Amino acid sequence: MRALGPLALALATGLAAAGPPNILLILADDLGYGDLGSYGHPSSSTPNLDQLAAGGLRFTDFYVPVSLCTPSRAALLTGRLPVRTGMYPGVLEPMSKGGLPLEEVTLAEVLAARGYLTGMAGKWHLGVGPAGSFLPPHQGFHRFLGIPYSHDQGPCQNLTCFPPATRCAGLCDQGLVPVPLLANLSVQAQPPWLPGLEARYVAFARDLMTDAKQQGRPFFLYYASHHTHYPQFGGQSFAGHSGRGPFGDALMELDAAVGALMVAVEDLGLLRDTLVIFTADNGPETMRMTHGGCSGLLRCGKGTTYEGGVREPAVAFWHGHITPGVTHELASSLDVLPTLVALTGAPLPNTTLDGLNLSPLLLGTGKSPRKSMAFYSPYPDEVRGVFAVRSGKYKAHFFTQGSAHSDTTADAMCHASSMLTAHEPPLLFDLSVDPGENYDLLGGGTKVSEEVLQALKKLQLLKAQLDSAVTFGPSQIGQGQDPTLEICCRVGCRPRPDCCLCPELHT
Ligand code: CSN
Ligand code: MG
Repeated sequence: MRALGPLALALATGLAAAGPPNILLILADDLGYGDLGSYGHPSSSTPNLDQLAAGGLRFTDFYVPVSLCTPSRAALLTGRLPVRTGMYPGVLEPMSKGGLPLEEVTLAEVLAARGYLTGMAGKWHLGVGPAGSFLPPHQGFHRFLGIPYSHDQGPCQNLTCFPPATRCAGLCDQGLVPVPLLANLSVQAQPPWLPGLEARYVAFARDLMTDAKQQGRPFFLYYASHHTHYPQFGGQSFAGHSGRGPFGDALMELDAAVGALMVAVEDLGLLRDTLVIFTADNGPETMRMTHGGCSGLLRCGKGTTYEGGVREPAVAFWHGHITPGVTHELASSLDVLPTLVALTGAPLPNTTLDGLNLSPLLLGTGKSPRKSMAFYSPYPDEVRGVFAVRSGKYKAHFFTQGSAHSDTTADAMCHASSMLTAHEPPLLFDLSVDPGENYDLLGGGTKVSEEVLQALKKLQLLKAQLDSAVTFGPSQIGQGQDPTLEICCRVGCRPRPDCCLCPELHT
């Protein structure tokens, strides 16, 4: 099949007249495959996300390559496997020296080059660095309002509950500076009061859209909510209101933010000119029990290469351009950059991309070009290489390892106590009949068919090809830590980290 070039595509979809679409990329944190009403959760309150799903293309087989925040976000913004960009092992810390290398080309950089006004609200987690050199303003975002990492990567007592003076539970990470809220490179509050955060992000988003329209430019908004990462929080209208406890309240606030963003788009008359993409960075953190998410019928969650870690809810909504429906085609967060490059005519980065152009699937002119998907451990190494590979309906696990993030599930294979194990032959599952990865096709008991043997060979070949083709970039997260890199609202104060406190007044 011949791929349409950006110009042909623009003509075919009527973009030549209208100009490239606005892009609203919404990312949830630690949200599982089973958490949204539209993905089957019985007690979540997600009417706005469900409406987006009903009016857009809802993916059933959308994957992230690594089920942890920093690597997953790097993949989304670069279209490249996190092992290539050095986004391993684990996640960046507030004192980390490293970050997403500045020579990596981000979605914001390619869209800015295409004339977009670019902005980001929310959680970054791709590095701070000396003088904030890895922060969003240095990675293509004209505007930034957000926290540079997870909101549990600092002390969180009394930050999460409503009303403001209430003493609330939760400690999070002690011995670090309180989490800073940054406006571009300067500290707005340290820490910000979390139940007021989502409303600030929505206001920032509204301003960005309004200003872009006024300037006659398209906007790219990366809206990376802290919801539904632990510890859960929500504003006055949400805390205690969802019917699904604190997790449901946080999710309900995220859902309301999505609704408010869509109202803003409509109010500006931009509904037909705005492509909205919603997904999440990794599966649920089940170690939080009822305060964590739910992977539904999938196995395990965050930190693992089982389906519950890497398969995510995903919706692409574009009024008048994307036909509402459900797709079972394979897709990945890696594909977002190449797809948006194709849809907008932005310049393709001059580097090896792991993502593919899904625009034919979105526009209903073809199938997904993605036929396979590789999954890496958050703690990868070049000797073991890819942990699991999916091709078509089959998935092989060459290595498995549990994760503390996936503790407390009924299945002990998910837990931290489940050690790194090599599987030769691999565990092999047919996801079309066994999405929960319960029945190993090579596990004995049933005769192995010729089709299954062919699938096994193919998956083994894919792994070998990937492992020889994918060169690991130097680890950025492994570069160590330096306490002086922690952001502090009171420059030069002592004793750190406790003096770095510029809380907000609640009147
Ligand atoms: S994550 O969650 O940033 O969403 O992946 O907040 O793996 O050590 C993960 N970790 C703090 C976290 C630490 C987080 C880790
Ligand atoms: Mg996360």
